[in-house]
Amino acid sequence: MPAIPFLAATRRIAASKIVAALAVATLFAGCIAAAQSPGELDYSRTRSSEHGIYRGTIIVSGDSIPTGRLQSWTLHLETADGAPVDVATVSVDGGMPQHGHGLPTKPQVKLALGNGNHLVEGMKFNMGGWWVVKFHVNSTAGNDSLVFNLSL
Ligand SMILES: [Cu+2]
Repeated sequence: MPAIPFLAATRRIAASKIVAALAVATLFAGCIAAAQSPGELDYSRTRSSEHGIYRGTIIVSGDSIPTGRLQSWTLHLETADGAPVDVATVSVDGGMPQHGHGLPTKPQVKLALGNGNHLVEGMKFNMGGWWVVKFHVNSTAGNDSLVFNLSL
């Protein structure tokens, strides 16, 4: 009676195909959900740092932040009481929290332009969606991080 084992094997394959298809569908639904950025986030271009030591403003060229293109920003940095901060070590990281990946480049903040302004070179975003950009600032005022949410 070879027909019964054969039929059983066919059914097993069919069942595993359905499981695989369901897994793909679930993943796909997850991607669509992840593509929507949370509405309650603060997308301001001026933010206070996490421990309140600094206020930072990102100044980009043009009205919107492009994707897929290298760009330079200016980070305006001041203390909580409004004194410009020119002498600081600033590093940058970031990424897309819902996608689990970081920035595609390693932006650098090396040049102080004066009046609390710092040139941020090498910014790039390789897709649309919710991005987070963090500036870790170290100066005589203290160590703190500025976190900006972007919706691209
Ligand atoms: Cu992404």
